[in-house]
Amino acid sequence: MHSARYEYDSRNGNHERIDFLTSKEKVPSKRKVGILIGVLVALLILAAVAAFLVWLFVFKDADSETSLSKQLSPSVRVFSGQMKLVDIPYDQNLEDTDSNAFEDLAVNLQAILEESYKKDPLLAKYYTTSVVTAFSEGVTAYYWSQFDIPVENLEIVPRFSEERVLQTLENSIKEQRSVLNHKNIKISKITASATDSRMARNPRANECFYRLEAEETVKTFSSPGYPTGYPPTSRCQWQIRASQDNAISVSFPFFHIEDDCHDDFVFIYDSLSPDDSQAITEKCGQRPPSNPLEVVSSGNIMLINLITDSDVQRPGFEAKYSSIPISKGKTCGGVLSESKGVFTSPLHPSFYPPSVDCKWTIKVSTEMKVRVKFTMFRMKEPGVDTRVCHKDYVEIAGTKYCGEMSSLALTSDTNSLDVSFHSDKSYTDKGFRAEYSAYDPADPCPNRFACNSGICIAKELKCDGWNDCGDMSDELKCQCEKDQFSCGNGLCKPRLWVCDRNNDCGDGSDEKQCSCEENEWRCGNGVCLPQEVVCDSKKDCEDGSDEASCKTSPGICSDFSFKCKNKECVNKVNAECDRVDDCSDSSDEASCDCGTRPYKLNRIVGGQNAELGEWPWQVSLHFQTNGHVCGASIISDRWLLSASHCFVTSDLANRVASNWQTYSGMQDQYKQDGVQLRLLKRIISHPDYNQMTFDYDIALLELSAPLEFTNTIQPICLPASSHVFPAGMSCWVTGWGVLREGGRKAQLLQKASVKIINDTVCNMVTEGQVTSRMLCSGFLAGGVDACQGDSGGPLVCFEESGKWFQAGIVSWGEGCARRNKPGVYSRVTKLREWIRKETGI
Ligand code: 4AZ
Repeated sequence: MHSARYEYDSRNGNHERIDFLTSKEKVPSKRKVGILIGVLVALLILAAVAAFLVWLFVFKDADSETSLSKQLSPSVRVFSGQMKLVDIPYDQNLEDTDSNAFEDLAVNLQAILEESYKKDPLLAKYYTTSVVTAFSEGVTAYYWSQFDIPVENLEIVPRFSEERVLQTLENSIKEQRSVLNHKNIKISKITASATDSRMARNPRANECFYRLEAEETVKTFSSPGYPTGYPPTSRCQWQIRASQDNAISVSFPFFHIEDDCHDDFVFIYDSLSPDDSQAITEKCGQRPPSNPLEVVSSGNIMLINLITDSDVQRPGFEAKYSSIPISKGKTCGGVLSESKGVFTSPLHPSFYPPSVDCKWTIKVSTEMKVRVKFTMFRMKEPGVDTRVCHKDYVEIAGTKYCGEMSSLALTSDTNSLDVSFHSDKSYTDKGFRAEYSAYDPADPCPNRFACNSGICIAKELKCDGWNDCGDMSDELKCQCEKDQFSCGNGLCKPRLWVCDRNNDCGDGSDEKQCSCEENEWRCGNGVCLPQEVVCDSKKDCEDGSDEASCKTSPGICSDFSFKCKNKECVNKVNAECDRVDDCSDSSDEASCDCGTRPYKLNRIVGGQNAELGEWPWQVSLHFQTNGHVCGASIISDRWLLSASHCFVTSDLANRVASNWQTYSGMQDQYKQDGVQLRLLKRIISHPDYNQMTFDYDIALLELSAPLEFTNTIQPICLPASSHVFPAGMSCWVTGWGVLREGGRKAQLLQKASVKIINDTVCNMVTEGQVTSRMLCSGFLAGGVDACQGDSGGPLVCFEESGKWFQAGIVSWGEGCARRNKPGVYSRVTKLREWIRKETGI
C-alpha cells in the first residue's frame, strides 16, 4: 500500500507530482484533523438517522408493495385440444414432425388459431403462441395455445375460461366454413381444455420427446436417468401410436415417482395432446409389483407425460408397451347362464379402456334368483359425485354405482339380472371383479343367515352386536340375550360395554344411563370422580383415563407427559412423531423414520391375505428346520421385537440364538424375492418374564448383520411410554399363524383388524389374568383374532400423524377367536423403557 497520493493522468501520459509530507508539516495538522473527523462523524450519524426516518415514514410502505409485486409472477394459461380436419387425405409423413407435410399443415393451422383468437379482444391481447404437436388418422390435429398475462393484469385470469376459448374457436370455425379459409383447410370439430403449462411441449424441440410405434411384440421405454433417478425438472413426453384397429397397452412393471403429485407425476392421455377431457389417469408415488399400473387406450394413440419438480430424486419408471386389437378391450358382456361364475370389467385387473359399454345378462333357472357380489370395485374419477355417477359406472336395476366400494352385493327379483358397465372418454380405473351365483329364494342361504344385501353370513353372527352384513340387517329385530344390552336403535351389544365411554350402540344409548352425575367424570372402571380431576396432571382414575386425552398442561410432569430428551415435559396426547416440534430440543420428532409403508397398495375387498409391502416391519422367525414358528417386528436395522414365550420354553434349544433364522420382507413363506435372511447374535428375554402368567412377555433379538431397508422392509414406530391407544381404536395384527384353532399355518401373511378393548372389560373377560403389562384386543363377539404362530408378531395402529405405531406383541389368549375371549398382547408402552435400556432405541 502506498502512503502517498499516486495518480496517473491518462490524458497526457504524465505522472502527476508526488508530494511527500514532511514530519514538521504533519504535527500542527493533527488537532485540526481530529476536529474535522469529529465533525464528519457527527454529520454522518445525523445523516444516517435522517435517512432512516425518511425510509421509515416515506419509503417503507412503498417498498413492501414492490416486494409484494416481486412475489407475484405472470400467469401462463395454456389450452390444448384437437381439431378434426375435413377433406384432407391422410399422409403418413404427417407423423414425422420434421417432414415438409407436417410443417406446412402445422403452420397453416397455427395461423388459423391465431386469427381465431384475434376475434376476441381479451384473448387477442394476451395471446402468445400456438403449436400443433401431432396429426393422426382421421385427420385429427393436436395443438396447444398459450396466453401470457403479466403481473399487473392478473385480475383478469379468471376470465380466461375454457368456455371462452372454446366458444371463440367454434365461432371462428363456423365463420370460416361459410367464408373462405386458409388454403381451403376445413375444420369440422374442435376441442379445448385448460392444461398444465408444463405439459405444453414443442415436438420439434426434441428435448425429452419421444415418438414410439406400438407393435404386437412388447417393447420398453423408461424415464430419463432410470433407475438412478430422474432430473429434478423433467418435462418429458412419449407419443405412442399403433396401426389402425389397434389399441395401445402400457404397463409399468416398475414405478417410483415422488409421493406428492403436485411436484412429480405421470399423466396419461387417450389423445396426442394433454387434453384433460381425454385423460386416462394421473399417478405418482410408488407401486408394488403386486399392483402395477396398466393402462389401455381406446384408439391407436396415447400420450404419456412425466413432469418432475421436486428436489427429491426417485428412480422413475420402466414401461412396457405393445399394440392389442381394439376389440380386445371392448369385448365384454354377454349372457351368463351357468349357476355360478365370475365376470370382470374389460381387461381387469388392468385399467379398463375409455369409451366402453358392456352389458351382462345373468340368467339362471326359472325357480332360482341371482346374487352378485363384487370382490373388488374401483371406478374413481376426479370431481365425480358418487351418488350420481355421471361418468363411469356400473348399473344394476336402475341404480348406478361408482367410486371405491368395500362391499357391494345385490340380489335379483327374478331369475335374470342385467349388469351394465359404462366408461366415458376420460379417466379410467381398475374396474371390478364380480362373482355371481343362483340361489333358491325359498332358502337363500342354506344353514347361514341371509343379509338384506344379498350375502350370506354365519348364523352365529346374527345379533352379536356387529354389523357383519354391511347393511346392519343382521343386527335388526334382535331379541337381546341376558348378557346383552338392548340399544335404543334396536341393536344388541354386550352388557360389558355399557358405560365404557364408547358409543357402541351408535345412538349413544349404551353411555346414557351411566351412574355418574353431570359434574362428575366416569373413569374407565366405572368409578365417578369430580370433573376437576380431568387433566389436572394427576392420575386420579386407576386406568389414568382422566389424564389420557389432555391437550396441554405446560411444564407439569406426570406419567402421561411425553418426556423430552432435555427432561422437559409435554402434556399433549401422543406428541411423538406427529410432525409438530413440541420439545424445545425437538427430541419428540427425532428418530421418526419409522412406521411408514413406501408402497401404494391395492385395496382388494374382503380376504385377509396381506399384500407385499403392506406390513414391512413384519418378520418371520424360523426355528432350526421347523419353518415358521413365531413372528417379530423390526424396530431398527439391528433389532427385532418379539415375545419371550417363543424362546423361554422347557426346550433349552429355543434359547440358543444360532438355532433361529429371521426373514424380513417376506409375504409368502415359499418365496424368497426381496427377502433378507439374518441370523441372531443375541436373544434378550425380559428378566421378569413369567412362564405361568405370561407377564412381561417380551424379547429383543439382536441381528448378526444389519438389515437394509427397502420398500418391503421398514421399521415400526415404538410408542413413547405416555402414548395412548384408546379403547375402541381399530388396529391390525399380522402373522403366519394358524388360520383357526388346531388348523394349518398360513402360507401367505394374514392381516386382521381388531379393536383395542377397554381394560376393565379385558380384566373381566380374562377373569383377572391380565396385568398392567398386557392389553386386550379383538372382538368380544369372536371371529377375528391372532392364533398360534402369530406370537411375537406386532399389533400396530395407524395414528393421525400418518405413522404406524406398535401397541402390542401377540402373547396369549384362551383359544382363538372365541366369543368373549379376545387376544391378549404385551403392552409395548409399559415395556418401552426396558427396550430403551437394552438397545438404546
Ligand atoms: C399362541 O398359542 C397363541 N388368540 C397366540 C395368540 C392367541 C392364542 C394363542 C390369541 O401362540
